[in-house]
This record gives sequence, structure tokens and C-alpha cells, in this order.
Amino acid sequence: MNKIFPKDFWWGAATSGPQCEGRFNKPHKNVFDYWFDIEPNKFFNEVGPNVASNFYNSYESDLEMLKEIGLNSFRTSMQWTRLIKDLETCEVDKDGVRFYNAVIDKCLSLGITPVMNLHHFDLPVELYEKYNGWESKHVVDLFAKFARKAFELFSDRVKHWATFNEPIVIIEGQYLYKHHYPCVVNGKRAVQASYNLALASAKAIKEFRDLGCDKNGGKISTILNLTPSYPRSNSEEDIKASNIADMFFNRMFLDPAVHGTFPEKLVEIFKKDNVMWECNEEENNIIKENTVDYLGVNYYQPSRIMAREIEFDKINGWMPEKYFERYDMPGKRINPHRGWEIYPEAMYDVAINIRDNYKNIPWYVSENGMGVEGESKFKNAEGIIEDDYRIEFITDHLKWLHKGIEAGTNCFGYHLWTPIDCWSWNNAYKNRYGFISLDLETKEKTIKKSGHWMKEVSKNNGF
Ligand code: IFM
Repeated sequence: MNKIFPKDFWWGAATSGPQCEGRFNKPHKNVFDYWFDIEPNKFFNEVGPNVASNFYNSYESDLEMLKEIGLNSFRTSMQWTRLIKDLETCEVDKDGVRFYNAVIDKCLSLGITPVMNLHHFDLPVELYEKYNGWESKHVVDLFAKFARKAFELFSDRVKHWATFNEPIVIIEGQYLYKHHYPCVVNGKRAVQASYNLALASAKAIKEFRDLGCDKNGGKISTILNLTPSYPRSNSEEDIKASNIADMFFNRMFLDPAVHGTFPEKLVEIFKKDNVMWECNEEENNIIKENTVDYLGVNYYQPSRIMAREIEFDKINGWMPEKYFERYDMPGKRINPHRGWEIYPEAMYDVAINIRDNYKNIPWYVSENGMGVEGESKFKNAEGIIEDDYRIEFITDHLKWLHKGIEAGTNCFGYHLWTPIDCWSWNNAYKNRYGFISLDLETKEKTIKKSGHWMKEVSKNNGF
């Protein structure tokens, strides 16, 4: 055993309400529920979020399985569309309150720390239709109200909160690259929604502190998918292109979350290109004064960038790609099941970046993982999936994380995406990520080899 992690390290896993619960008894539809209802063919094998992994009905036995594989912490999200009956007045839905209370109490009874996130791409579709969703400051205020309600109801027991999961993915999916409903392509609207998401996070944090949740042992974070940008070469042009990609895809949310400000050079670009967001001083002050207590960092793959070689195609108007191109690095290690690059060394680079440029703020790996298509072919005679590739993937990432911890970064946990195979946006159940498999036909859940392995890692606090 040579990689021992800090005392009380979180060994856990993450999911989200819309991806595990199923739509049972929800008073509203989120954008994905709606999209599935109108265009089921957009989803792999036409499997939608209606049942998902049935967590709404099986949360007790599911959480017991998490305990069985040694997890001491678990992140999920509260669905706005389940908890709130009246989106304007914030009147709650009684069954939503009952359900989240039951999940929280079950976690606590098992000694599992619940981490509750408030938004995981699941905007109530009415708020898009009525107000244009995250482009609207009114929606920002409704979100802050919903957050306050959640803190009032549950912060006596939930001590770890997150405002958003991967806000940049909302921008990419909804406003740039068409993988979230309503598939808009509009850079200016993307830029406005980005500011509003940062503001919504800060306003929720303000509610948390106004209510005194921080005086009660509570901590609040935001969860960002950091894709470190690596330039193709050391040329000035490639480095400049890589820095711009880093500002747009990482720092646009990381800087306000931790420092309360946006990267100046990015703001200059938005102004020069006439896509600058609308904001006022009062809003900027809210962002300035309401930064996070700690960060959740989702890391899957790096971003390889080069200076533009082909002239930028203006057909879609302004896009961040005006300033860079993606670089397909020859010889990269790849997950053949998903097509994503595997580069565990980036865990260390993320750790050092946070240590040196982000006040050495406490953080944890809030998602990391390996999606595999057709995983059932790895089942052994006892019906257990032998996912040695996942064990190797996690081990490699933990080694680099450990090196970062030895170098002084303040990391306190590791969560795999995901505990039990869950539904995923357009890919539905194509790529499986869990420690525990789900048979879509029988609904049976079975611990994979990686789940048994994690039990040992957690028991030994390392490997
Ligand atoms: O399923 C998603 C999750 O919702 C956000 N992070 C990446 C996961 C795997 O693609």
C-alpha cells in the first residue's frame, strides 16, 4: 500500500436527480423530459428519463448498496421540477419534500454524507418557454428562491451543497453545439446566459449565508468540469489560442466562483466582438461578495488546442472557435468505448492550478469516470461485470491526484461518476459508468468488480 489519502477523505460517487430518479410524481417537466416527449428519436434506442434507474422507488436498497461498496459520501441533485409546485411563488410539492427528506435521512442513517446539488441541466421547460430560461434575470431570481427553499427545508441535515453542475455544458449544449433542448446556436445569447448562471450561483450562495446555514456547519460549492487546455506547441499562436479556450470553457465560471470576477481578457474579447453581456454594478457586487466555500471539479478529458489554420466560418455568427481550433493529438491514449482521450496527468495539473491560482481553496473530484458501451459482454459466469479497465482508469487518476495532494493541493475527496449505471442525456443507457450495473430489462442491480475493489480502497483509505 503506498498511496494513502488524507484523513476523512470522501470515497464516493455522484449522480443527478434527472438521471437516476425517473419522472414519477413530478409536477413539472424539465427541458429533457419535454424534449423526450416531443422527439424520442433523439435519444439512444429511444430510451428517455421516464423510469431512469428507478431511484425514486428504490432509493433505500440503492443507498444500501452504496454502503456495501464502502462509499462514505454521495452526491445527487434536487430537481426543481420535483420540489417546487408553483415556480413563481415557490410553493412546494408535498411529495417532493417527502422524497428528498427520505433520501437524506436514509443516507444519514447509513453514515453516508449527502451532497446536494441544485441544478443539473434540468431547467423547468416552462421557464424556457416563458422567459428564455437562463437568458432571463427573472429566472435567476426564481432559481435563488428555489435554492432558499431547499436550504430552509433540508440544511438542518444537509451540510454540503452545490449550486450548479457544469454550467458551461448548459452553454455548450443549449446555445452553441445543439446537444441540449432547444438546440439554439447563438454566441451572444450564450454569453448572456453564462453571466446569468454565474449570477444565479452567487445569488443562491447569498441566500445560503443570509439564512445562516454557514453558521450551522454548512458549506456551499459549485461544480465545474475543468478541461485543462494544452496547446499543440509552444508557439505564441498556439499558446494564445489555448489561453482563450481556457478562459471561455474553464475560467468564465471558475474565476467568478472563487475570485468573484471574470477574466479581464475574456471580457475585452466579448466587448470588442459586440457580444458582451448586460449587467449592472449591483449584480457584479453580488458575484464579487458571494464566492464558494469549496469547489467540486469534474474531470474526464483534457482539451487540446491549436491556433486557427482554417478561416473561421461566420455562418453561425460569433462562436468561441473564432479564436482557436481543436487539435487531434496523434498517439493520444483513448477510451475506445467512448472516443474520449484518457490523460490522468491532468489531475495533477488541475490540482496545482487550484493550489497556485485559486487560493488553494478546498476541492474534491466531484466526477471522474469511464463510459463503456456494451459492458454486459464483460460479465463472468456469476453475472458480475469484470471492469478491470475501470479499475485501471480510476487507479491512474488517483495516482496523479495523490501526487497533487503531496504537493500541497487541498483535495478532500474523490467521487466516481456514477454509483449505479444511470441515464445520460442523448446517450441514454449507451455508455455505462457505474460501480453497480443496471439491467434495463429486469431492473436488477449488481455490484461490478470495480465496486468490490472500491470497498477495499475506501476501507484502507488508499491502495
Ligand atoms: O452524465 C454526465 C453528467 O450529467 C455530467 N458529467 C458528465 C457525465 C457523463 O457524460
